[in-house]
Amino acid sequence: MKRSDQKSRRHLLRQSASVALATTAAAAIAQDPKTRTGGPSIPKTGPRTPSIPKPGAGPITPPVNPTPTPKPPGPVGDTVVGSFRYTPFTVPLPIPQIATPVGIGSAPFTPGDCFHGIAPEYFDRRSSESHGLPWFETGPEKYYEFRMRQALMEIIPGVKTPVYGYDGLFPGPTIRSRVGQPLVVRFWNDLPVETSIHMHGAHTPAHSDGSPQFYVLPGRARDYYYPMSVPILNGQPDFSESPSTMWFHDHAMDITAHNVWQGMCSFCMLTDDLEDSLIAGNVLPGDPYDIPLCLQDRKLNPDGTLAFNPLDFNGTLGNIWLTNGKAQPVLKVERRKYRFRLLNGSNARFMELQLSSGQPFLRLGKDTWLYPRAIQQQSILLSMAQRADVVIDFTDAPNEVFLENILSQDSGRGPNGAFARRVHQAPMRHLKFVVEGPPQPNSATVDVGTPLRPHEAINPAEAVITRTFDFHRRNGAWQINNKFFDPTIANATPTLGSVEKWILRNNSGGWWHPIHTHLESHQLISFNGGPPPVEFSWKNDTTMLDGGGVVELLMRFRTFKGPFVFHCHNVDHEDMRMMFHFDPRTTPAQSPTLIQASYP
Ligand SMILES: [Cu+2]
Repeated sequence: MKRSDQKSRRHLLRQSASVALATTAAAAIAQDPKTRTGGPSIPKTGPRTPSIPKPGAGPITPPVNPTPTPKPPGPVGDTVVGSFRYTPFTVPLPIPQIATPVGIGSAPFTPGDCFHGIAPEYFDRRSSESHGLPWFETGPEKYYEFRMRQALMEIIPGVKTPVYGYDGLFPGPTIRSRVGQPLVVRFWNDLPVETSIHMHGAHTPAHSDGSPQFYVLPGRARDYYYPMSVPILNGQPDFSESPSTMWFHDHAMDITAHNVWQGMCSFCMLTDDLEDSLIAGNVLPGDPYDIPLCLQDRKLNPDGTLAFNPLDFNGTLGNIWLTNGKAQPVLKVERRKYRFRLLNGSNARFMELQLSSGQPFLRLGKDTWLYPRAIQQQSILLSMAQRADVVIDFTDAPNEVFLENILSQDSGRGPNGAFARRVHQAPMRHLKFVVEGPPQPNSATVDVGTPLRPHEAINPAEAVITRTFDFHRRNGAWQINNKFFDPTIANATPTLGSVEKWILRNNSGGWWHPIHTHLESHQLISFNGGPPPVEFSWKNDTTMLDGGGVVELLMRFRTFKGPFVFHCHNVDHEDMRMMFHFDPRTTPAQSPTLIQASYP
């Protein structure tokens, strides 16, 4: 496929998405009496030929907010972003609601009885590399149903912004469940664009993994089957792989950046016996002192809609600092330890987080998994999609503490400076903690060095093959090994049960690329020529490559046949084709070749 073809296709899809958004958002807004304000003409839209009925689409009506007059900087305490002025740290932090199953043990629908069906693995729950061996599973099965739809929300107080959301929420509802308990989630697409849902960090059959071309078409549904299992190692469930902090987000081909920017993200948090015992023993803070924080940047148009340029392939940056969908909210906390699941949910903004009080974070884990033991970090560097599981101890904290990003970044290129010489700037404050009351006597006991989850290290000698992937730029778009993503091609065909060594090299002249591997965790054996920093030393699902960066990693491929993808998680780079398939198979195969399975 020529680059010009890709560009026009992406342009078309994104233009179609933007048009549909404007149309259906306007329709949604017209139904909301509070927002029938009248105002200027609708955003400019190009011609569009819908091929599929678009539920929710309606007549074009006036936009959300009257175009405000730009205001000069206000008095102390006021923040001006673009055309809007607001007072930060006045709105309470929203904590995403816990999703309620529509059935436990018996389903209110027949799994697979929908347009896009369900994974074949739902009916044959045996590990592909050792057929006959069932994967670890407990009961009872849980069923959820989400509708992906548009809604209005206030990112900035008083400004109505149309968003895309799981059940119309941004962030969407949090799934809380247990390792080994199978989930079936029926995702309905009530949006005017294609979607695909990726459970980031999960060990999941290909049909349910959010492969970019395995869509949920508008008006249709797909049943996602999440075994929420752990792989088998030496005949036993490998609980070192038990997931703690996952998130799900959109992954539709060519328009992931747009769909994620519009709000499609949710947390999914699991526990197993080990983590439950840490919480029950008051080693780790449990509910309600365990709070997910989705940190993002966003930018608004003067009419209050989310500003997204479909022709910017470098990476979309914002100028508003969000936590859980709100600009600069506030959270009241007690004088005790809290656990926070920090997620960098941005499209293209890297973050280095610190606390204004100067106190360190106690870090429990990276990405999906807990560390073998808790470590201390003064600041935490997070690429897009990376997570940090942390404890903050407010016992002796000042009355006000800010969670802030100090990393200087001016464009989608990435942070200013290289990994080892990062440039810092004045703090961008995401969240204010107001610390109240006397010290609590029953605070959790976790401290530096507290044992958490044992890590089963992969022995580098087990690697049966070494593959090298070069990430680079060509003609303003993004490639791996001189190839654009091709949805039909398996670029690598690991044999199930084997270990591979991958070398990831960044030859893109100063651009940073966080590389996300689906299906399996990866273990770094080197980072930019040396041993990996301690916080990257165990399990990762996303690893950042700075300009000129090189990492060597190990992966063990288990349980599920492909295809799966790995890609840059600057989602604009991913859309502009910095993505490859790996396609684990039961028997050795040469690559590249055609992918072995595709699904409607
Ligand atoms: Cu990239």
